[in-house]
Amino acid sequence: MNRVIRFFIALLCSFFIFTACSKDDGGTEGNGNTDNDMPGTSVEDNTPRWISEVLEYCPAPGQFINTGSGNETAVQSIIGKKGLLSLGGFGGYVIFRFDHAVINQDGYDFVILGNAFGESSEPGIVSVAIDKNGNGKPDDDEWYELKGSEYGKPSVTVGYTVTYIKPEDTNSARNIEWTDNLGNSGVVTVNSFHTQCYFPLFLEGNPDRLVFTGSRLPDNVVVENRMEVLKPVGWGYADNYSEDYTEGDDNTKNSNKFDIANAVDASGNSVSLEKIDFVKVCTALHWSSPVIGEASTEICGAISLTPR
Ligand SMILES: [Ca+2]
Ligand SMILES: [Ca+2]
Ligand SMILES: [Ca+2]
Repeated sequence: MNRVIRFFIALLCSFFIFTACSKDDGGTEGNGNTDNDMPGTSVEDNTPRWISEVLEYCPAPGQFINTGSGNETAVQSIIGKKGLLSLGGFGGYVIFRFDHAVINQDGYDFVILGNAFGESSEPGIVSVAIDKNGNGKPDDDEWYELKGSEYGKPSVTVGYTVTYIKPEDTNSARNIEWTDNLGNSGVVTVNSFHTQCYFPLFLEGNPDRLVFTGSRLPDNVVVENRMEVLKPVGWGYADNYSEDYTEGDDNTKNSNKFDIANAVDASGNSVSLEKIDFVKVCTALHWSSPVIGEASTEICGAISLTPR
């Protein structure tokens, strides 16, 4: 969504949130600063344990890519603190870790901050990995998806592959052509607010095309009052204005909350994990418009809820 529209809508939302919080100054429920409903786990720890390292950042094309919200500087912004990193369109991803294994305790185990609000949910699918072979990195056979509310529904396209083509002109904003494994083709549309190349130009080897495979969530866009609105999608996704989003303290509110107990293997079987070493977030929508641009998951940091 374009930055200007986002800013004004965010401003409006801030006003309403502030108004709502003011009503709760007496300490009644609903202001995000009282006991949360999840048993066992607090999202109100005052000593946040932020991301310690980003192992990989491979965005798909998008309006914030090659800007300060979608480049190496943006990667640094989410280490140890709140920042902003856009993953671009479908398939774009980031892999990060904390300086400790995240324990699967009762209830939530970590949170991922986003920039979602009432009119903008851009859900990303979250996976976790255990470093079984102890080589300090996540290998392909060490990943488990954390199932969200849409997992297993027929509306989700599993094994969806999109190939993006780098445009010849990389000095200005050009529509980015794509094809998928279902025989479709289209473009990631540019809008008037972003004039740089949308195809990532900082990746190792400077590839001419990018191929991503993953699960695609169905489009969540509706038009309300002549505005394109990206509606919230259940629970269990990053950058999604779900019911848990505003829970938490100054650090953990405006985040989606995740429970390692939702891990599933590639066959969809539940897996019992005592702890995890790596987290991956991947844009799960494949949609763009010339008005608000592509749907792209953003993450603004992550906090482990493992007690010190
Ligand atoms: Ca848990
Ligand atoms: Ca490993
Ligand atoms: Ca977003």
